[in-house]
Amino acid sequence: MRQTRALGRIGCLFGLLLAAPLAQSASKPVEVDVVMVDYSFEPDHLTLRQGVLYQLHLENHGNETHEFTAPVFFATATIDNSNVLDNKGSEITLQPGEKKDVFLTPHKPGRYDLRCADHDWYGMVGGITVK
Ligand SMILES: [Cu+2]
Repeated sequence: MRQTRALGRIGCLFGLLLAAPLAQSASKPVEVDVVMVDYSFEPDHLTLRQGVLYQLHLENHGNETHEFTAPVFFATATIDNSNVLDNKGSEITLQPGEKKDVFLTPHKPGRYDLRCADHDWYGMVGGITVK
């Protein structure tokens, strides 16, 4: 009886030791960089994990205005700074030379469409996979 109680306490201690670093990593976002050029996303496909906080860092290195348009993906994610989104939360618009960060947590596994609303006809398309 005494032995099982002692084991229980050791189990609790291990739980605390394991929980501390996990809690820290959960609060720090995973940075994902996407560069927009005339006329593509680099990279053009993102693979994200559900329940993970990401800092999606976008830079427009092109000479044209580009959009990171992913309405269905954004609708299934929690966006911490939704003020960075345009067009009813469907996209992020970047002027030439502009940089923007969006902090988001995907929730629903699946494959989502990514495109530049202005240049999808020019092949500026990609995808987002949430696992
Ligand atoms: Cu574009």
